[in-house]
Amino acid sequence: MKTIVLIGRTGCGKTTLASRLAGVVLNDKKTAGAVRVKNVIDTPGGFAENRFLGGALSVFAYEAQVVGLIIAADEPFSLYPPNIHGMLNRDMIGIVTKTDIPAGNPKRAEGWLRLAGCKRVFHVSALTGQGIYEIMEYLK
Ligand SMILES: Nc1nc2c(ncn2[C@@H]2O[C@H](COP(=O)(O)OP(=O)(O)OP(=O)(O)O)[C@@H](O)[C@H]2O)c(=O)[nH]1
Ligand SMILES: [Mg+2]
Repeated sequence: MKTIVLIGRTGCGKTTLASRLAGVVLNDKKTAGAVRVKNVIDTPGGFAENRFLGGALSVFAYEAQVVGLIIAADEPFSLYPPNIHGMLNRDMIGIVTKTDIPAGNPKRAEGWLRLAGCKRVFHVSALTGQGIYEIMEYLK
């Protein structure tokens, strides 16, 4: 399996997704530091939200073959500038989380991820299990 690093703002569902992908129940309280479980590197949302901490994400991206940029379906705006894939020399995929939330807008989230440069975008729900298998297949 390829190693994936999960990046996204606080509460977007990184740790919940990491638990599903790795098949290990992780503490779903606020993540305080980057944690590797099997082939998944979970990062704190603060790394993506704070430009002084953002550099840490580059370090963990070096440890992974795939960078997973996450936007939850109910997020009101995107953190990612357009075409950031140019900063990376590895695969970058988009992941829309929380697709089960009725008030969410997964299509809008996908649009923001494509604008950031994600060629493939997966839609997942930790509640229903939608999309988890597809990401695991992609990482094979
Ligand atoms: N409805 C719904 N809730 C979800 C889903 N995934 C995660 N959550 C909930 O969202 C909240 C935050 O999830 P986390 O996985 O801890 O989020 P995180 O991105 O790791 O947050 P930080 O560690 O603080 O950066 C928790 O209450 C989860 O139960 C989902 O697919 N659907
Ligand atoms: Mg977390």
